[in-house]
Amino acid sequence: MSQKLMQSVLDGLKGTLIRSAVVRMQPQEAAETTARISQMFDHTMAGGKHQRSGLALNTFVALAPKASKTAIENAAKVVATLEMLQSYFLVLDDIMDQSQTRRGQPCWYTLPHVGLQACNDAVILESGIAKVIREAIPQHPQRDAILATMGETKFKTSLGQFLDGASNTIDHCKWDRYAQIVEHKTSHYSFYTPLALGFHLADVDGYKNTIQPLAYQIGYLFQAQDDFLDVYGDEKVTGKKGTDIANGKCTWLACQTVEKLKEANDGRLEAFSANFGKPEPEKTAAAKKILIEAEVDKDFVEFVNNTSADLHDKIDGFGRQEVKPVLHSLVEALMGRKK
Ligand code: DMA
Ligand code: MG
Ligand code: MG
Ligand code: MG
Repeated sequence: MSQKLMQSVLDGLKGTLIRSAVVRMQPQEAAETTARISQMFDHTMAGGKHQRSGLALNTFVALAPKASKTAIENAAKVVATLEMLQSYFLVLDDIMDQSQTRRGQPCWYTLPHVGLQACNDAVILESGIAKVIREAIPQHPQRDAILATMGETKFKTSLGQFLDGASNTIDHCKWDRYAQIVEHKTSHYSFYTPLALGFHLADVDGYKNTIQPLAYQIGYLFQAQDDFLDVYGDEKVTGKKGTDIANGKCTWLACQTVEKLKEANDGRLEAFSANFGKPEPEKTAAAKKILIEAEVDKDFVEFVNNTSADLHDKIDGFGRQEVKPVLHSLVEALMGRKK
């Protein structure tokens, strides 16, 4: 589905949410509410890659090639809720990470008229998800399974965000912990849920155990790239300024740096530790310098190449023939990712 088409579906959802919000309001409050939801929708959903909704819809279409135009339109509304879910998480993530920019604009909470009201705006977005799904597919045999999948996804991701937030020193930079954080905070909602929605929408059952390990490995690659871009990315392209070193986050780069410096045992680990996860810009710069000089970017390239080769092999062995091209092109699209 094109960006333009997804944008028009999202505009439709915005309308649905607003209409439902103002049902019992007087004109003045209805106008205020409409303006707020509209502004919030436009600000927080604009400029996304629509990667999650695209994956879900491509999976659905691959599994149900004979789906009617109406069925595809309704499926598009359901998968578009993944973008609402994504914006909901990002609005809160930016507050917790104290980020300043997202998708090339100021984070929603940094706007003077928003501030911590952003927390409630996130709740509005989140509450719209089930509403949209119920309205789009009232009779679908998997409607309740889809609603349950979305609920479980919120739970799992929030646990990942907890673990991520609870990791702020180099003692937390260990591969086992990293893998748990990534599975919970990123892989599940970004890859497992879109694939699961595609299967549910096509009313195809019994693939959870095959999809999950694959989705989680793709998610691991994806988050490792996100971590890489936090330090090495071009802000003008990523649209966001890195915060991981200052926040002492358990990231792919931090785990690799700690592992390497531990092995070297030459005092650099102690220097890294003294500067990592500290708010002072000069400490962040010092930690970044040590990380860069450890040349973890070279290890990263090797990791990405090995992972993508392994993933393509695993996808070749995937049980549903018609989904393979979707998965191959998903991994392909992640290669050389700049944002
Ligand atoms: C992203 O983690 C996870 C969620 C659930 C939004 P992150 O803070 O690394 O994301 P970003 O780099 O986009 O702020
Ligand atoms: Mg963040
Ligand atoms: Mg975060
Ligand atoms: Mg990040």
